Amino acid sequence: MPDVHKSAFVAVIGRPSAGKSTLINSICGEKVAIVSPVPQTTRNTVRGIKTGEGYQLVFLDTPGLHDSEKAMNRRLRDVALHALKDADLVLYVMDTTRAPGPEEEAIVTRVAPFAGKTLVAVNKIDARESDIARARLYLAGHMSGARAFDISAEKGTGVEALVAALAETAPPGPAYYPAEFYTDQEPVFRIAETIREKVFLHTRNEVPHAVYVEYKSHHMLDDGTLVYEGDLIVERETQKGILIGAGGSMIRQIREEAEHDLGEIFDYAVRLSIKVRVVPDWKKDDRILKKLIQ
Ligand SMILES: Nc1nc2c(ncn2[C@@H]2O[C@H](COP(=O)(O)OP(=O)(O)OP(=O)(O)O)[C@@H](O)[C@H]2O)c(=O)[nH]1
Ligand SMILES: [Mg+2]
Repeated sequence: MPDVHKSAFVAVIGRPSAGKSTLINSICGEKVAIVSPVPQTTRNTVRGIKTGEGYQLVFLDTPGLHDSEKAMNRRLRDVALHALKDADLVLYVMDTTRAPGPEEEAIVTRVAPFAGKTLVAVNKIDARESDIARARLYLAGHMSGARAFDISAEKGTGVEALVAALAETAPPGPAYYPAEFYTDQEPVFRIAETIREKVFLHTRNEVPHAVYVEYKSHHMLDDGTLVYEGDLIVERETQKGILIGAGGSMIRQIREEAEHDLGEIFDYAVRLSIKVRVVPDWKKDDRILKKLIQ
């Protein structure tokens, strides 16, 4: 056991769909952050906390870095880069199933100035299309100083060794959260995120990116059930139709799956009341983007 307590804020950075949120969930042993195959699932610097003997690591999940000048992408990128700058350590997640193209190049350029505080997770080594040698070669050419770990965030392979290395590299510092905390998110935020995850899992093309959840109210029933009321905001009428589905089938599926998951996250039942509403072009509204993405 180390004599000095160590702690660090660890910014988890990488291209969209690299597996950042999956890795944080795996490390924390709980569903901290939502996950989907759709790039740009994460929109906030959600915190996942891992407390071990003599250390505490606070992971900051970040939106996948993607160079695009659309207002929403710019906001997502600013949030991720802010976390990168402020963190004690950086965990750069690479996806070994995809060839490192211009997107990886742009990320490695942003992370390189922080190479001294960066560890690399070479992820998805379980996948059939995984090419570890290609990722390692790329790292050797672009970030030779950083220690890299082959992992599968999904299967948990190599994750323990990675956490041990992070804990060892962390500077001396206090525990910022009580040991039993694995996240600092408010319940209403986690509810909105869980609803959004179901939208990401069941819709296609531009629809997942056209959605956000607007909190309206919540209250507790006598039997301990939490009732949450919110609006699922979309940009256009056609998207509203898709989200409602034939005879309300889509919104029902989203609601039921979210209620199921939330029942596992919390020690009380959650009942959702969700209406779909159009706010034209909300993605171009800086005020909404600032409130939503932080
Ligand atoms: N085979 C395999 N799939 C993985 C692994 N880690 C993540 N995935 C999958 O990759 C997809 C993206 O995972 P996320 O954790 O949402 O990725 P992310 O980096 O947080 O993505 P954004 O939030 O969009 O930037 C999901 O379908 C995951 O199930 C892994 O170790 N192996
Ligand atoms: Mg994510």
